[in-house]
Amino acid sequence: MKRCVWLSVLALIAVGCSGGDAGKTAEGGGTTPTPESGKKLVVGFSQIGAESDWRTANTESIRSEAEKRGIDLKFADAQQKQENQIKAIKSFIAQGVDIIAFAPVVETGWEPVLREAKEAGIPVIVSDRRPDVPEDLYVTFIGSDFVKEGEMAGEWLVKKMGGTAKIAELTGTTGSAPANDRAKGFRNAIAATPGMEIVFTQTGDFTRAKGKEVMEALLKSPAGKEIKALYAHNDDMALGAIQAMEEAGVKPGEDIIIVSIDGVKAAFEAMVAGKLNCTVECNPLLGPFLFDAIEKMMKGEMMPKRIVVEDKMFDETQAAAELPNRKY
Ligand code: GZL
Repeated sequence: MKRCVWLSVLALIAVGCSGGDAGKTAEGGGTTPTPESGKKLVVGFSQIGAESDWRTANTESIRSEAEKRGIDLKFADAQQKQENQIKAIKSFIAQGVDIIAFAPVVETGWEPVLREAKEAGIPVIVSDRRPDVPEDLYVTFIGSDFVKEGEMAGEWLVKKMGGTAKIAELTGTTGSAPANDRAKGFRNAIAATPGMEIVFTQTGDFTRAKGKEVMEALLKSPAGKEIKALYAHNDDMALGAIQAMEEAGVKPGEDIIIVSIDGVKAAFEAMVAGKLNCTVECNPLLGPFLFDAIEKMMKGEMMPKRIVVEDKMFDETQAAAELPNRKY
């Protein structure tokens, strides 16, 4: 049943509009089989884990929006392991869910399981991070522009440091789209300013604990003595590094200027306390975006291949005024 739905939808989508990324229709992503009337839509969601405040807020948004819309959500937490995500997606296929959504922990290794979903006639929506697969294997990818986030962080730091700084970088999960793209964007932004030099880069896997551990080791090394700025790919690693600095007698936000990404509440509190200098928001509240896209699919509306979630940047001069407005 699902397979023939998929094929018939292909024909429908094939005549769809085309355009830039935003207007691109789904090639074969298609719409979902409309469940028999009265049956709840069943969505399988494979979540990366609970590694950061951002992820916690993201999970809450997905769960609460599904509840609000009367969706039967099958939710699987992969503890940041790709093999657990693949197992979960296979399980969703075996259960015959109507739609699969997932946040790929890393970019590669997804094609076989997404082909199985396509063969089973189950549309897939990508949430948060990009997988490196042919676009016909998913309907749409909803998430922020991580390259732009890295560029915003780099441009701010160039100005803050007057064009000269030896920089430490705490990178996100190795092989993940946000780590790859935030590294790329930051390097784009500092490329024209030779005085801005990344002298240390290591992954903190997006967690506070690892961010603290890496910074502790760095501060004990010769390189640690020359660091004047820290670029962390997320606030949690920055907050861990801040703890390490304080324990080492280094003043975060003063001796070492810190810029990170996510815009979680704890980052604003750290900026108000003078320990963090800037955070680039990465909106985790993707629940409404995800279920709006699903509703559009249900109605057979054309889907753009890419839905970009807009982000803003906040520094220490804006933190106190913005803190009361933060939703996550
Ligand atoms: C970004 C998201 C990243 C966050 C981290 O969209 O994938 O993963 O920046 C989270 O906090 O762990």
